Amino acid sequence: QEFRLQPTPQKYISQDDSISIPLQYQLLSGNSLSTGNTLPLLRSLMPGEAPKAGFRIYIGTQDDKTVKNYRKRIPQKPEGYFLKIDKDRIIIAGADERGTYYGVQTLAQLLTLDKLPLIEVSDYPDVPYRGVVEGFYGTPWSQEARMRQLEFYGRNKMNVYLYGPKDDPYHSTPHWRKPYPAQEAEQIKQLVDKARENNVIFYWAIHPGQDIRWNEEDRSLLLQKFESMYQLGVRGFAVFFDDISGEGTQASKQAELLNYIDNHFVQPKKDVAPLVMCPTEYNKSWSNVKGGYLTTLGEQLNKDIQIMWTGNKVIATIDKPTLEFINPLIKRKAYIWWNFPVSDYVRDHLLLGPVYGNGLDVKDEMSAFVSNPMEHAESSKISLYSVADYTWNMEKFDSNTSWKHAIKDLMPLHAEYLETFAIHNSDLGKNGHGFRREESTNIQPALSALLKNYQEKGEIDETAYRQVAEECRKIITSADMLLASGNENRPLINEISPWLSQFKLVGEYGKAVLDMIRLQRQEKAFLPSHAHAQALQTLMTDNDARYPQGVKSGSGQLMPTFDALFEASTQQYNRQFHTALNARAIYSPYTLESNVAQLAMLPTQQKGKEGSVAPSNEVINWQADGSLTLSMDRPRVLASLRIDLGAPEETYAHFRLETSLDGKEWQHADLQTAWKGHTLQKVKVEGRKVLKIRLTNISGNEQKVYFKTFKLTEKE
Ligand code: LTM
Repeated sequence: QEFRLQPTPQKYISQDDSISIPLQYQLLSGNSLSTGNTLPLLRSLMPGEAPKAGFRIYIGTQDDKTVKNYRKRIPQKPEGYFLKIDKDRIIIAGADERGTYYGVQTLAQLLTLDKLPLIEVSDYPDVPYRGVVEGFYGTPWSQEARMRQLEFYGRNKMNVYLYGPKDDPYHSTPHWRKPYPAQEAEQIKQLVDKARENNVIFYWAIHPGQDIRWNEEDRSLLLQKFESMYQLGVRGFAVFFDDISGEGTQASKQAELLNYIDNHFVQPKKDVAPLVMCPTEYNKSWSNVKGGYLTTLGEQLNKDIQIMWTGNKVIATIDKPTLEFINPLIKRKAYIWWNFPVSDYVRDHLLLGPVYGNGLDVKDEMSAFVSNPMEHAESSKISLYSVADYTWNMEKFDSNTSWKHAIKDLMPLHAEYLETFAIHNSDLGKNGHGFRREESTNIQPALSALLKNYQEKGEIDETAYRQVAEECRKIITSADMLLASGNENRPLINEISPWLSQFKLVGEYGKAVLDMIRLQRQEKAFLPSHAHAQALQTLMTDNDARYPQGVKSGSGQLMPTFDALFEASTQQYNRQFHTALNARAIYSPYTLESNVAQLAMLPTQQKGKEGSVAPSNEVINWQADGSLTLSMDRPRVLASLRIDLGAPEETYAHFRLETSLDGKEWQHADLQTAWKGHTLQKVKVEGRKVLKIRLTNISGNEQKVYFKTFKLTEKE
């Protein structure tokens, strides 16, 4: 792979000549850089500073004398810079301090080459704020992971990180009002320092909406919390009102609070970045324009307050029509909260594929673009690298090139293997949001040719067969090479190792299935490969069950094709040799039906004796008479049933739970609070034989609930 600057610069001119990296140089730096991290970074990259050296480095921002001869060459854009490497000098001239810092970051990339190319770079970002919102549900990132992230943002010229993990109790309910305990406070301070070192604005977000009271007491508690964060060094603040119901959702109250914070906290401080808010109606599919929520925010919020937006849906790509819808309503450019590669609603999958689908013509329509990542910090960098690239220079963004370079950046010595792993671990599988990604694009035509020929004609497409066999070999090798890759990128391998083991099994399963279709006409010879494929199915199911979040790999193309080949070849064999081998590759005994839009697409899962419907993170608008029915393949005897709508006990009175043995006659089942003050309900069903379980909203009104748990266990 060729060398390339990341993110792709706006203008790059090379003279096809180069110089040796100067061992000594004279540094002429502007006063504007006397503080900050630009010069320390430069000195760490080039340690040979010597006052009388012939080679000179001129560095400064546009008002500094050191770069006055180059002032006209500096792009007049925030965070822009001009970098020139000549035979006897280097010039780094920034439009502002961060621009100069980015000039040094570009030089850092060039210094990884054997010789320095003679070049001129005129560069600036397309989108003002670019970065990450740690805004997912589930295990928040560790301190070490965050420290590594902040360095990564600096290197990739991303300038914001918003801290808002839903499961930090001091960010959200129940403890948003309280200051952090000393140890956590110290960790936040460390992060703030690290962010500053890397020229990243550290935003701290609060999520108070689930239990906020619109009174002076809560307002002042919130301001006190912000003040305590300011004392830790935080200079960026955000208030998130997503995924809440009730009192907290009122637009005029939210606007009043935000304006108060802006007028009495952000503005007077003078050194705080613009306030950011995430609305309750944060995507088009949930917004009710006539209800006036968004227009109220647009009209009432101070003009400098940024409003977040996830797009046409919770999970969506962003294009021109997306922004043409929202910007006029909120009377400002949307601050994009991009829900990718977040995987908190498909925790058994890794989303390692290319970043694609966002418009390349929207740079002027947004104030920011921040990505909500996976709970796996290191793995998220594949996407984050491309988000940095996309937001810096949209028109030149090439999804596939960027993806390949991201992989190389993470594991230069094992890039080939990581690419094989990533290409087959990209899709999300069936999910409540209906968001899917391409997967296995390199081998997809061969997979479908092989399957089609075999299913329709009972023939083997030899070219496709060879390609798939070779891919299975690559899968097995890649899994081994990555698992044994030592210290090249330990944090990454630790995160993905359950999936690597699963991936290897997928490759082995593919090989066994290829043997099956090759041997399908040979009595007996077929049997060992059928048995081996079955054993591998068991190992994959066991591995999936071993981890609480589950582990799926190659679920987009590889597994469906291998399963279909397993089934077709076994059926053929059974017909031919009058045997009764198990021809079923996968089977789920549970199916879900619902006329509640947000529930209809939720997948069901089976783990041993446990059956469940996947949870959903957002508020569910459960319409009057709306119901959810879980059906079994045959009547089954229940041991337990647990349901959690994340709602107080009274709410359950609005729902009716029933079971049925034939789908016609229904029996009532009692919901009972599992333990006092908890929202989980246990249902007395032990020993009951059921074919269907149905939960219906009988209140006559829409109910706003969460869908946290719907889990049954069967009797042995
Ligand atoms: O997207 C937003 C604004 N809020 C939440 C996120 O916290 C969550 O990570 C994503 C993906 O599940 N969905 C949300 O609704």
